[in-house]
This record gives sequence, C-alpha cells and structure tokens, in this order.
Amino acid sequence: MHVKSAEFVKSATAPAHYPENVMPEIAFAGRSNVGKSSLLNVLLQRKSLVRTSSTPGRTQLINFFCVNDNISMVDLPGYGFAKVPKGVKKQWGPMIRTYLQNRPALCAVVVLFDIRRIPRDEDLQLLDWLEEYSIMTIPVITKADKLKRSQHPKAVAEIARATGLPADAFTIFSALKRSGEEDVWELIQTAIEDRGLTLDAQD
Ligand SMILES: Nc1nc2c(ncn2[C@@H]2O[C@H](COP(=O)(O)OP(=O)(O)O)[C@@H](O)[C@H]2O)c(=O)[nH]1
Ligand SMILES: [Mg+2]
Repeated sequence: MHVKSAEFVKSATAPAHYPENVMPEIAFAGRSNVGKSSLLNVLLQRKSLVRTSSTPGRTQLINFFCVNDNISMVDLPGYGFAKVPKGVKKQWGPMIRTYLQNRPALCAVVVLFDIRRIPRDEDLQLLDWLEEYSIMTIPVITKADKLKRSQHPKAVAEIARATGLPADAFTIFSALKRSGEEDVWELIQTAIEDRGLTLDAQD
C-alpha cells in the first residue's frame, strides 16, 4: 500500500465526539505495550505519528487517524496494564463496546497478540464481542523478532489454542524488522472490499 497521507484526526472517549464515520474504518486493539502504536506507524509509514508510549496503559482515549483521505484508522485504548488505576480499568470495557456498536463503517478490528504471551481475560473478552457483533477480526501476532523463527510455530499454536482461532488465521508481524506489513495491509484491503466499500485513488 502506498501511503500518500496519514493524519491524526482527533481523540475521543464518547460517540458524541467521534468524527463522522464516512470512510471505511479499521480499528486496532490489544493489551497495553503489545506494539499497537508501532504496528500503526509501520503501516502508515510514519516514524511517530502514533505515539509509542513509555507509560503504557495511561491513555484511555480512542484516537482517530485518516489515511490517504479514504481510510479511517483507529487506535483503541489498550488493556491489561497492572499499574493502571482501577477506575481507568473499569472504563475500558464500556468504552470498547460502545465504540464497536457505534461505527457503521467499521470493517474490521486488528487484534494484536504478543508472541511471548498467552492471551487471556480482556483478549478473550474482546474476541467474544467481535464475534457477538459480527465484526471481522484480523488477528496479528507482534514482536515476532523476540523469538527465534524455530520457536514461532509453538508460540502461534499456543495463542491459537487459547483464543480458539485457527493457527493459520494469524499474521506474524515485527515492527522492528518491518515484516508482515504487506500481509496486514492486504487483509485490511480485503476487509474493506468485503464490506462492498472501495478505496479509490490509490496505487
Ligand atoms: N522488539 C520489538 N519491540 C517492539 C515491537 N513492537 C513494539 N515494540 C516495543 O514495545 C514497546 C511498546 O510498543 P507500543 O507500540 O507503544 O505498544 P502499545 O502500547 O500497544 O501501543 C515499545 O518499546 C516498542 O518499541 C516489535 O515488533 N519488536
Ligand atoms: Mg499505543
């Protein structure tokens, strides 16, 4: 994908403040520190449009970006960071569910998993909601460079088992090596086309 433009649009917590949903939208979700911002920066070919945080889990905002003037991309709040105050933790579920139920042009949610962690709790909750609301899920395993290639199949199998998703559904990604970038873009384009939406004016 040739990214000609990528801009931050706005942050929001409640639907009243979301930007209008006119473009096909793709959201990104996952545990704090999983590498969500890094994945977005790689996809958008920008060094730091999306903030990679040193204080993970503090931001409980939904961040909207606009790509090539025809795709909306959304960085959803992360979850599962131990040091986040209880009050902030409690907001995550309602904020995510409200978002998922209020975006008519939402085509898919890219759900990130750390190659070294077994998914649990909110990871599984999120997958349940996506199924309940019939929203396409694009599962991506990040930080692939943290394990040797020979260790990948076992790690993928464990994540597949914990989530109930087939092992071959996962795209293996590394922001460090920039590997898997094209695969994720292809899945995003397919998700948009599957909704009968088109991406004009792109290479
Ligand atoms: N080795 C490696 N580190 C990564 C990768 N992706 C993210 N990181 C690092 O993991 C930390 C959290 O990344 P960030 O993108 O901010 O995660 P977020 O909280 O999910 O948005 C940062 O220190 C990143 O540099 C990756 O693919 N490989
Ligand atoms: Mg982030």
